[in-house]
Amino acid sequence: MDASGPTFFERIRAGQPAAVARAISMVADRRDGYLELLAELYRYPVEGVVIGVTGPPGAGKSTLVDALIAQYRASGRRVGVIAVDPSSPFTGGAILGDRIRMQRHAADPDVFIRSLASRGQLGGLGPATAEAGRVLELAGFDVVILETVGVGQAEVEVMGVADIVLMVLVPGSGDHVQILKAGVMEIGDLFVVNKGDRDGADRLQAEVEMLLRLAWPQEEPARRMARTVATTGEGVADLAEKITGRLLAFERSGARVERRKRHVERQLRGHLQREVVERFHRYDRERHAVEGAVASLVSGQNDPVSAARTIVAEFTNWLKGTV
Ligand SMILES: Nc1nc2c(ncn2[C@@H]2O[C@H](COP(=O)(O)OP(=O)(O)OP(=O)(O)O)[C@@H](O)[C@H]2O)c(=O)[nH]1
Ligand SMILES: [Mg+2]
Repeated sequence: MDASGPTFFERIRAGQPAAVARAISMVADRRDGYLELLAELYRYPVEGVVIGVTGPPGAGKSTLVDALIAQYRASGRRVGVIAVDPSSPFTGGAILGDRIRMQRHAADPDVFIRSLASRGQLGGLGPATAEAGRVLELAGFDVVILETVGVGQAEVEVMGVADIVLMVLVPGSGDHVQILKAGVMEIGDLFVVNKGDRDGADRLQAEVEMLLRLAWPQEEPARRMARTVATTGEGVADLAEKITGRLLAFERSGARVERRKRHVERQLRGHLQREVVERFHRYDRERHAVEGAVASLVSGQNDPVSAARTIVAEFTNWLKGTV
């Protein structure tokens, strides 16, 4: 790297696409140097808004995100998108679909779209999602959209990452009320009845309205729901307005700060866990504590519970000597 030129971090801050892409890959793949990068990323204040978009497979999330990008671009905002594919990293099917749906923005330098395969548990977002979003915020994207398919843990976890969560629902996906009962009401800040041009959209809308009235009797259900036809863009301006309205309400009530607090706590806990585990592995490599205990377990001289306690006690002493 040219020593007189801008640093990698400065190029990320300037929103240079190659630097942003590399930073996201570093974070997503846990490549060498990612911890140093993260440490730097989190030292700067950001002003972006992170919108989570979740819902069942094929609900039209990517099409809706594409329409939202157009909406935000029209008002001059820069938009970054992370689409998380919860399926196996080997299929790549959904990733391709997401890219294609948002293709018309591919040449716009003020739009950045990236797909990430989720790792670990089924549907789990993993810490990399939040961190990739942070990279985008820091790179000057005013709006960061995270698309996650609502299966497994992902739809719950998106709450731990986003400032606002859009729950996309579609008519004809079985028993609507049943879907909504399964904890979904707690996840969505805004319910989007998409495919509003389809048969059954009126009924779904009425059902969602009824459920919202039950959950928040004091409030007008329209504040918490929108109806869209993502393919034509119908209703998307109204949705964008409602997003702004909800965010403003969160700001006023203090909910926005509370949420950001929860997000950073979640990140902190994740890194704490990683630090502790890493240190233990270093200790174990040096002292072979586990290997040593196994011998005493096999011969019946010790039990795993006591052995674990002894190892932790010795590990703690080792830590005291090293920190
Ligand atoms: N009729 C109609 N079709 C729609 C609408 N929105 C999306 N679609 C279609 O629904 C299909 C799935 O759309 P996607 O945007 O890929 O859905 P998705 O939720 O991102 O799908 P996954 O990421 O695979 O879960 C596509 O064929 C879209 O053209 C809509 O409002 N009306
Ligand atoms: Mg999609």
